Amino acid sequence: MKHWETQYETMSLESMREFQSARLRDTVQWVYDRLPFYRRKLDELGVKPADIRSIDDIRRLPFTVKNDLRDNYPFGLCAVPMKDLVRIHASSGTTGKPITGPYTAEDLDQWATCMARSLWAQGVRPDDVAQNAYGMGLFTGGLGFFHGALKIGCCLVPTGSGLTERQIMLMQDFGTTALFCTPTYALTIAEKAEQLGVDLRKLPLRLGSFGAEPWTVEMRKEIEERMGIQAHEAYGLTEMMGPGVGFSCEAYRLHLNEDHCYPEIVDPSTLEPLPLGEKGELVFTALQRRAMPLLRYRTRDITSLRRVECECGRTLVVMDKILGRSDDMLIIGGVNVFPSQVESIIMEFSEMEPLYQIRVNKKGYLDAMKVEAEAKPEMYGRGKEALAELGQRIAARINAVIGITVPVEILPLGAIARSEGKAKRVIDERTA
Ligand code: DLL
Repeated sequence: MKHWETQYETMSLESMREFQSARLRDTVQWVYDRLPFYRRKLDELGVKPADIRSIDDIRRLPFTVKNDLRDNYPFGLCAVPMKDLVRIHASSGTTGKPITGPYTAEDLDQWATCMARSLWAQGVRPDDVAQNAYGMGLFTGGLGFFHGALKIGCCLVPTGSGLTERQIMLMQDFGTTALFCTPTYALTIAEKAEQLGVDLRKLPLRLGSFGAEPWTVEMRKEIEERMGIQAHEAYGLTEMMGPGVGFSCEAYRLHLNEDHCYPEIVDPSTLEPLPLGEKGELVFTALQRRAMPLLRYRTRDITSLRRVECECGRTLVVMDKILGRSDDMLIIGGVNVFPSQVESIIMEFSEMEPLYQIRVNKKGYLDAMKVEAEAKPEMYGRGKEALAELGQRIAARINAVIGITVPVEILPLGAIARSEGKAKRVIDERTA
């Protein structure tokens, strides 16, 4: 069996649009009847559920933003009574109250199916031993992968994140073949294994499903090389269900489960929808959820969509790698910069580890940034001057590619915090 759900994964564009249209009509009616929040918004726009006929009418619907979720915390956007909920996840959020992710039994089953589709596409099979090192708990990563693995019927080892030495020991003892965690935690595991003298490439480990944070193609190759695996990608967000929104296939293309989460790309300043291929803010409408089906939710993730004839046979729309979140975008000397662009450049240098952070502060009225990174352990024996010269070469390359002048400092070995989950790339020292 090549796909988990061939019917949906390989649907013709026309059938998919019909399916999406029917689901959109149903969802709009569902929230209109149950949520004063959406009824008010739709009434204000003069839109009745009956006006929504095809998926193209989505443009008539209001947007939903993170603050709407905060203002309606914890269950103001939940369309079913508490007794119908079987699970509540939450995203940590940087400030204040978390974002809640409630599920009915039906929602949970759909989530499990979306995750099974993803893991199946990436080669997970019933005979795999899968080590799940995503955070277990309110974070959707741990349990999302758990549900997908359970559907497929592989053997799951729910380690959760952290205790890296033990992760490596279990990998050896249990014969782990698949690893689920964030890409930066995968690198932390790879580094620790190297320090312990364990060659991960000689273990049965053969694939990974990594996500929950931006990472570049260069980073993927580095992980593949150091672990001797295929490094696949998972994309998702608590507000839509968690992981399972998008997944990379055998051709490393990230397909979106567009029969569940309908994607649009909009211009973040005008909110006008943008055509395929153009970069903008990713917006999702839940088409099948019951507990919290959000309409036109602005993710703040910056990317573009494509229709591709993919060799995996899936017709599901393809999403380019997430460049970053609009919140993480820095404006340096008038140029928009995302940490992932800096990552790509650092990774061009074979002398460097994929370990870096960006320190932002103010120079007068302007933002200034500094890149701090670590070099490969063997570089530290070559003296201070060699390291300074390496920093200068990276700075020159950043200048040539991104067009900004920023200092690059090579920090001492071990100075950058090792990630066990989502890495913190930007250290903001700006005072308001
Ligand atoms: O990170 C869900 C998830 C868990 C996805 C495990 C994949 C694997 P949140 O904590 O709500 O949910 O964070 C969602 O993380 O809007 C993106 O900014 C970022 N993100 C998630 N996956 C990717 C990815 C989970 N593959 C936010 N590439 C999203 C880039 C990602 N960014």
